[in-house]
Amino acid sequence: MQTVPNQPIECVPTVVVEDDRTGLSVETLKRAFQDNLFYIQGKFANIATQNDYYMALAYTVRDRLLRRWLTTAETHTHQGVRTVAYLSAEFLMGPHLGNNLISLGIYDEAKQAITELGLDFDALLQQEEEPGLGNGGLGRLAACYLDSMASLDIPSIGYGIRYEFGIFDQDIRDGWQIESTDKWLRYGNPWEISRPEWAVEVKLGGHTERYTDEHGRNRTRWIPHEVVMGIPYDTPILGYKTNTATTLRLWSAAAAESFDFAAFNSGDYFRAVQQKTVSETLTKVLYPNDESAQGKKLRLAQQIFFVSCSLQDMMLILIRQGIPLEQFHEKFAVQLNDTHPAIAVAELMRLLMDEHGIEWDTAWRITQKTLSYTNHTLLPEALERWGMGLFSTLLPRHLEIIYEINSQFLDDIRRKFPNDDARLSRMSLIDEAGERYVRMAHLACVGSHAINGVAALHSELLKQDVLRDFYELYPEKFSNKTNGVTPRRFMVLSNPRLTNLITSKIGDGWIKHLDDLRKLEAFVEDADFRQQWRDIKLAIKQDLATYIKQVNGIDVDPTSLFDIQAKRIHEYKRQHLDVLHIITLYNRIKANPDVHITPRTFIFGGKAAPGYFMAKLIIKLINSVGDVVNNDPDVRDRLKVVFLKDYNVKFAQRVYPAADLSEQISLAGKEASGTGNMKFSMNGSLTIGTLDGANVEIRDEVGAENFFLFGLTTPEVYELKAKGYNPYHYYESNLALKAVIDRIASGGFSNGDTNLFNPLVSTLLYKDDYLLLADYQSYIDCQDRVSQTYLDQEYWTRLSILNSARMGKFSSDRSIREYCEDIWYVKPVAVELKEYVQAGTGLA
Ligand code: NBG
Repeated sequence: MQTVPNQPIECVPTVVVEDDRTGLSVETLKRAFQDNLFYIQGKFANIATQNDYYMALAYTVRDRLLRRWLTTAETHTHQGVRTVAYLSAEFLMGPHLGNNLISLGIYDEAKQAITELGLDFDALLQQEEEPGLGNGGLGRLAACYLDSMASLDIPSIGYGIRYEFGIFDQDIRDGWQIESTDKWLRYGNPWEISRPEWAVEVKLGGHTERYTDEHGRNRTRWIPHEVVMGIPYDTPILGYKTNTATTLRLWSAAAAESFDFAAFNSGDYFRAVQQKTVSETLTKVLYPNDESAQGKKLRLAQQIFFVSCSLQDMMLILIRQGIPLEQFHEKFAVQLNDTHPAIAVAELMRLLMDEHGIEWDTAWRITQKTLSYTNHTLLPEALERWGMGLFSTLLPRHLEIIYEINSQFLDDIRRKFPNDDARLSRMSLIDEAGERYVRMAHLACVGSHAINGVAALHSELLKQDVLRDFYELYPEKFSNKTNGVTPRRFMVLSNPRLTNLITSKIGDGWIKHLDDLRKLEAFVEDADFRQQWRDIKLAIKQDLATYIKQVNGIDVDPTSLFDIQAKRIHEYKRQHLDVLHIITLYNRIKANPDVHITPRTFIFGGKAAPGYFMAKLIIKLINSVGDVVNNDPDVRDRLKVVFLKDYNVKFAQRVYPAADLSEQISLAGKEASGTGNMKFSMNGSLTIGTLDGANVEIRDEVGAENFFLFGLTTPEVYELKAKGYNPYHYYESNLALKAVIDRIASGGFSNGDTNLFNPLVSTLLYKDDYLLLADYQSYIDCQDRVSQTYLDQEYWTRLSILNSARMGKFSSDRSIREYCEDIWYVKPVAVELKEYVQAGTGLA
């Protein structure tokens, strides 16, 4: 165990010349870069690869944030500050290099240094393999929150899993999605530092025993079947232009005893390393789920693994700081990002009681005060539950604890709601309807002091529907925390041209105080400003057009309306409704080639979960429609359909700024919040959307007149379903819709093959859970208004500016402030940097 010195190290000398590892001038950056190329990469320039250059630059930047990082940790340790621990199975960080340059305020200097060395700076930024340790919005939200916590000087630490393989890489072959392994660590990761000296052990399987301890108390001991080591890997998270650099601590699994000497000596080489292989499997791969719980043993093992490592790590921090464990909840506010870390309820109880001898009642009080839970979904199939067989085999001790929590909890309900057996069985932590399951959302609700949804509508629906019983029992626990996104990554880094224009008008205060964007409203009537705004959008669209030509081989017109839907592919998000619109326009052209059409480029991006057949078929449909539409001479290039493969954070940064229209068309009541909707709008795109998730609040902020609204509302959806929804009726009674469906069904996009899209067509006609057919006409009418509006470019530009100007609310800084005030009770702590100096070190 490492000890932390009680005193800050006082040998910090005073600066005389710029040090190679900390200096920020162009000359020093060049020197440092060359130094790292030689001493870290071990290469002369003439044989260095692009990756060597990237690594040399990355180390140059990392050096420059280490002092802030270590000083932050030291400051927080010495002041014993209250700290947020953000537990998340996913962190979709995106590339670090550009973001760190922005936070350090040396983006331009680094660019100049690299350019003067004769290298292509943008190519080096592109070289970084992003850590794709998440599926989509939930993981990216966690990453935005880390950025905001650091930028607001909130003592915080993100805890997660260091998956060796992140979300799969997506290729498109013959229109179909093909997955391949994401080997992001192949060339090393310059941003992380492993800390094997702080490894912890995690138990799995086995059985429990009772015993009496030296004080005569009845205790429980867990005899595991297996013990796995968790090794922490730390990545610095530097706040924007502040001294605070917090930590993302990701756990990697390793065998406790990696080499079995007995087996080796007996000649069984395979068995000698077998244990190592089995243990390391634990953190090999991220499950590419999309809002469906799968109940896989390895997944549950991953959850207990990272939760146990993280809680033990927090305990070690307390112990090192001399804080009694009874004060755990005073030191740490632990946020459960969805139910993936919900096992923390039982694990914290177990650690406090079994490992540290604390009594049940005290342990329970500590647990509830420590934990809080964010729900991220309304889809019933996404609510995690674990089969009893699996759970008891892997976590026998946790099951006992959960039974005890449940029995006390059910007593509580009986007292408050006497004679209500139906309520008891609905709320129980154990689902006993058929095969028995542990319900993780219920465990999270019972074990936390706060429960929140991620947009106003979503939080309301949780109270009325998914978690209604819990709301009736503990109304005081519930609140809403509307999601936000970081403007540092999604404006400053992704859209430097717009950033410069905005800053030239209103200064750069908006980057930390996004509400300041409102000042842009003063320029809406300034024709020059509008022209500049338009020129920038066009230039960005031109860049994306060049990329599309390179990758997809399709020519697109940058002056056409860029209509983009980029997000995970899922039936509830209704990418196929977007396709129905494309085919509607195509049919109009086929009926009359001279019909007026506002030229549009339809762009899609997103991955489908590998096991989700319908989502993959939707990708195939998009590509098939593209093949026909893009090549039909009647279309005369007025419509183009492009599917951009391998959508990830790096790529998203390129896409958001290029959109004119952002498609947010999920069925009302299904999308918890959405965060892409915010990123598009900040970058001046208009939204076509339903009253779902955060769209509702975006529309409130930007003004109803500046938002293209269509579709059923949530109550209307409930009502329609209650009275018996019949999609076929819409098909029969709407000629345009019928023509669209018929064109797909008759093989119009599959060379006459009527089978290929049949699963999709028949789902729409006879089931249509996501009410595409019910919303079709409203969507088409709204799209026609969009096309009309786009013709008036001056007017469109006004709306675009107003969309950006009114997005202040959707900064993740605002979300984090709300969490701090209402749930975490954590305050900012300023970090002072003692100046780093060489004199006196003997180095000068
Ligand atoms: C997703 C929701 C989105 C939401 C993000 C972040 C899951 C389980 N949920 O609507 O679908 O924006 O979470 O809160 O990934």
